[in-house]
Amino acid sequence: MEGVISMTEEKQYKEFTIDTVIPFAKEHGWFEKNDVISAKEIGDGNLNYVFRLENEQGKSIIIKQSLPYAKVVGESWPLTLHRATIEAEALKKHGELAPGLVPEVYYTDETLAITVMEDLSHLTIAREGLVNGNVYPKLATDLGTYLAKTLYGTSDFGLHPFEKKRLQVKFSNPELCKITEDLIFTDPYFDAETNDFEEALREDVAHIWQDNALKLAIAQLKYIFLTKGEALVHGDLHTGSVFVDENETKVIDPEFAFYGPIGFDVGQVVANLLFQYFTRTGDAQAQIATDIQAVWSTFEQTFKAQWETKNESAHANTPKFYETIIAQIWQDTVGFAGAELIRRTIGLAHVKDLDSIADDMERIAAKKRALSTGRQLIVHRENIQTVTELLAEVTGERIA
Ligand code: SR1
Ligand code: MG
Repeated sequence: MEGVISMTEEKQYKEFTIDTVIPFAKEHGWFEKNDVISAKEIGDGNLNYVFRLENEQGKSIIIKQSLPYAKVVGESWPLTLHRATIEAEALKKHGELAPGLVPEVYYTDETLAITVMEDLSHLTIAREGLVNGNVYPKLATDLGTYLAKTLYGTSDFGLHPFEKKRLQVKFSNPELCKITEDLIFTDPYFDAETNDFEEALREDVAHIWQDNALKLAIAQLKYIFLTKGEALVHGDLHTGSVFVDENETKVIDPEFAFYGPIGFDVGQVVANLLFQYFTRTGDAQAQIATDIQAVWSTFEQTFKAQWETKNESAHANTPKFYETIIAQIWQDTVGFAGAELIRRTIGLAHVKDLDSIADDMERIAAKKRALSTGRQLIVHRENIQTVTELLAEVTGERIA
């Protein structure tokens, strides 16, 4: 068939379509030749195609393919295909360290920029579920466990220095890091073309562009992001990168993975729960505060337990060493959470939590709150020393 990518031809990159992905899957033996397969492109992210294939017996797989450009913008924004390999290798590494919390990878092909993996369609994207008001009792503790296991396990505490540096080279991801450097740490603080905000926020945004204390603090956070190669971070750990139901949590999409600051991943989780906090009231809001506390306490306890049982550092038992490390991670977490709050409100890629609020006044009020909280977390991160203090800051109870 014309356009089918055959194993016998010399392989070169070609975008899959519904018509070409089915014979490809059969040729690789994931389905029988005579299977009747339904295939659908289900990708709703900013960058890639995601095909779901299912036969009549209910067997299903996901074939994810990176495009040579950013789907959200179009062909004018070229983007490395190597991100597919980064994603697949990060899924495998994180799967070894946090079994059950990431999808299983069946196959990868660097040239075609594809990852074939476990179908998680029985689960819901956490952002969608949370926006719809669903409750996920395991989400917070599973995320805390995932964070602690993947981040400790790829850090200098969890790995021999040779292995850590080997992984640091393997997961060099400059193009995807540059997206983050621009979209999170630079563009929202200047009158950049990529920014995207509602006219009703113009005054708030103008203040941000002139706020020297904020600009200094974000410059410092960007420098931490650029230089602090602590662990193999996921790099884009918002609630759209998490599949969930009442019993299971799976973290997907680590194409932005690289050796970066541990607090970057933790901060993104905290910020994306805060978006939910801003949209809720009463018990539903209190639930999100409890979840934020649970993410951090599970992360901290699991990180500490690993520190005490397997630690490569000769200084592991030096009094106060653990305390200084965890305090730095927390401080970075607070600052990076603030950066995520601001970029998702006025930068290129928004969140449904805020954008889907139908009432104009409520939506603008929630966005203003995200901006002001973001500023506080970024500028005052050194003074917000516990998760309780962070929540007090969010509710306006903290006295600076
Ligand atoms: C051009 S990519 C825009 C955003 O989408 C991804 O999910 C990352 O969050 C990135 O910053
Ligand atoms: Mg993504």
